[in-house]
Amino acid sequence: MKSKFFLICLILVLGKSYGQRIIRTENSGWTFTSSLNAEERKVVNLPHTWNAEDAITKGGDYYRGVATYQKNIFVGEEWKDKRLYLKFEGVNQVASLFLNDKLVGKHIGGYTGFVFDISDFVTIGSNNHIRLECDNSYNADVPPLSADFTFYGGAYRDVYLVVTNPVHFSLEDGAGLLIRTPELSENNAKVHLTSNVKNYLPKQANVMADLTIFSPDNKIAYSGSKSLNLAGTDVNKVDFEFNVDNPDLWSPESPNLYRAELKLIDMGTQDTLDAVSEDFGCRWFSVDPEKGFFLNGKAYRLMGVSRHQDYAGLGNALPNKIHETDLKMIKDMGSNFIRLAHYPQDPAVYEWCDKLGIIVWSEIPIVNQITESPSFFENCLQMQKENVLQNINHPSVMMWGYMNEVFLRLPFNRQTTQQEKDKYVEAAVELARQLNQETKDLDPSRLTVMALHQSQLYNTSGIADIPDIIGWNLYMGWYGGKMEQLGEFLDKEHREHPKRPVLISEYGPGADIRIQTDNPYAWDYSEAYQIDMHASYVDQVFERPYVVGMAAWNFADFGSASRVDAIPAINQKGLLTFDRIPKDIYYYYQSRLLQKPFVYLSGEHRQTYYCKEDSTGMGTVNLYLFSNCENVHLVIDGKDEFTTVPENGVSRLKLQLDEGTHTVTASADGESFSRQLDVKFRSNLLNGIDIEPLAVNVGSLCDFTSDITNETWIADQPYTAGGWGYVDGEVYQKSRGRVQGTDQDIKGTSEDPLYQTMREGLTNYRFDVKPGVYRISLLMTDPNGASGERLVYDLGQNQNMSKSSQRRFNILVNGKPVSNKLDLAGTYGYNYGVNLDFVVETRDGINIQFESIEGKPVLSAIRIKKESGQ
Ligand code: GCB
Repeated sequence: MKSKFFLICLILVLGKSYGQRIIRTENSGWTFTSSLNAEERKVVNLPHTWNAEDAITKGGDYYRGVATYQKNIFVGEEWKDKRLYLKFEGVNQVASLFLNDKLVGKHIGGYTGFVFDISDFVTIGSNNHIRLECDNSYNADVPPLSADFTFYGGAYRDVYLVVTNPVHFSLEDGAGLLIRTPELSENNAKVHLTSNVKNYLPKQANVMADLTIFSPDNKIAYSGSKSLNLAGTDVNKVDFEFNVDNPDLWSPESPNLYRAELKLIDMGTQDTLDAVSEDFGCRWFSVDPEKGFFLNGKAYRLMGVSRHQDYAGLGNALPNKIHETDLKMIKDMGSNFIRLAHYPQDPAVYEWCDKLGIIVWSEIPIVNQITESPSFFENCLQMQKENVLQNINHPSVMMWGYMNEVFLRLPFNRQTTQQEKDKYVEAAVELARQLNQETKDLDPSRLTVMALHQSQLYNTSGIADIPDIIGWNLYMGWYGGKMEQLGEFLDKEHREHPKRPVLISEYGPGADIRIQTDNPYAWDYSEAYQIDMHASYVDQVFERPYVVGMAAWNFADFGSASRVDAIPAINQKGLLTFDRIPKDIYYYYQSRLLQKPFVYLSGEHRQTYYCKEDSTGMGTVNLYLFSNCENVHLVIDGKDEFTTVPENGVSRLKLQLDEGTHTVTASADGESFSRQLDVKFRSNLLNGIDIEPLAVNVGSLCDFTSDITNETWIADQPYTAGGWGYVDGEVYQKSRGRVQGTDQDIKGTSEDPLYQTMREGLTNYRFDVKPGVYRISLLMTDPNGASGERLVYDLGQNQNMSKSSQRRFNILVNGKPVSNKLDLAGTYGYNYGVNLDFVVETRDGINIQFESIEGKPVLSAIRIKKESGQ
């Protein structure tokens, strides 16, 4: 009896405190259809995008159009007096919501959340049909218009149903509770909190607003109440202002969070009608063009990454756990800063930045260009309003951004008059002005920021003078120029615009973990070049105290459907791969940014070092040692020992090793790291090719290890007697200065880099092998033409075929023809990865001859394997 009484009391207590708002995900079981494939209906769970696959397989032709999500929700009698809302965290990019076939509302913009009140559309005691129509087509009035990332369509973030009492805190105004800290010092925080309270009852409601503030260690820091007489069917503001003594400040080292819990209590019944809670933090910050960034009065160099929101295989439809893991990796890298490029991201991202202590730049996606229409302006302003109001309580957010490289794609042609050009530039400047003003009006406490590419138009137009901070996206050493020129550029800008605080909002080259080299060059996609360029940039920034900070481009590889890097449709400038495998460069940052002792040896993705044997019978293995310790002790195979002093976090080791397996151990300050590696001499590779074939990445200085076969195709070399290599021809480069070879998606393979680099115009490739039977594999592609227009089985396209035959050649092995009049483009189409195997017998080496009939022969890779013989 006693226990029953206790249970009833408990239910009453819980009912009073927690029985108000129902918030439940509405992610499961949506029926999905799209106009791409009208017959196909499938049931999907959210988060969902329809472009996870085709944005990779179809490149720039991924489906951009309309698609529909539908489901039924039952609304029972118990909700007849309630208010019902559907809350969408993000739908790309125009969303129209229908309930029981009536339009509830439309939201424009793919990267901010929205809430629709469906109360007046539902039928009580019945199933209600929800239809969400999404459209990710190009829309001249909606940014982004053009950008280097995929515009995945879909309801790609969580969706919630929220059920409230008729008297409740408003859901439609961004964060719901607006918390500001207008005055702050170490001794005191003045906190201002407001919310809108809605009364949907036809009569006046007398309620009490109860506020409790919990400190980071969960003690009550403040509590207060206000009684409100809410007029019927009206909205009232409730606000509190109070002080917190000696606040626990928020910072990257101590991300202290306060929690505000606000309740509405019915004065008559004492029932809790609604309750909301928000985290907030106490911190102040400023920026100075000479001295950089200050947080709580202490100088910080902002060091971190930019981040896109997608992931291999999932597109942009990520479970929150992946956002969390990403942010934790960003923190573990030593970052104190993130640029959420190029758009507001999932609420989970901001929450984790708050919890982990990562300073945020949050921006709206005006990228590359604008439209000079009033609706474009309106949509931009609305997006920024949503960006600010939805994320305003997060102490991690300190910068609001609103444009990225807005003059990159000037929509001018030969017919455009000077007047039209000026008008366009002026419109962009005017938009920036309006956005800056709107941002400041909404939130005077944050800094405004804009990212620019390396063009003087930003200075001459005056646009760069509008925001509080300028971010430069700089790619010297990649898209042009040399990496060492970074400092020069920054100094010049600083001299000419001394009042402008500047940070580097993007920098970095593409890198692929399959590609390794000791001779790094721009566009080779090697991990070594990525290390060299990042290290050079960081060193140059660290020499300049006025530089506010830097955000590496990008945290991880990301989808960019129209781009071709070493993996088509992916921008590979990530410090991690698309599926979050860290590249070596990630550890460089740990060595540079972490405070605790750190030691790491490069080569996670390079097990074997193919070296030249020197006169002493040794080969040189190049390793990067990353460490923040003063002296690092190295031991090779447990015996050879020496000490190295890393400079700026790096020692470039050149280890003299003999053939075989070695273990290198680096230790310092109680930390230790071991790497096992194999050394093989290139001169010995022809021995034993019955067991391990010799595979060569022709026309390249890089080793390429296939992630499918794990086979390594080693860097090419010139032929010398008794050895192997190319005899003549030259390295094919589509653009001068880019050792990528061709920048085309190679059809029929995922090993694009093997085919993208090649020798052209060669006549002989030799291997001085012993007598025997050999299997020779030749990998080739015709790199001419715009893209791989024709595919191998495209038999209807004969007209193109004859036009395309710009190179035809015979292939002979030791004088014996194995392929006559080979016409790669004519037979397979341009940029098709062709693999031809021949089995030949030889008594006197192998000489593969290329005889031109028309144009220059090409060879991308070659593998030889002994099938039988001595
Ligand atoms: C940029 C853009 C960014 C691109 C990046 C690149 O400047 O702002 O969106 O992805 O360059 O990789 O080219």
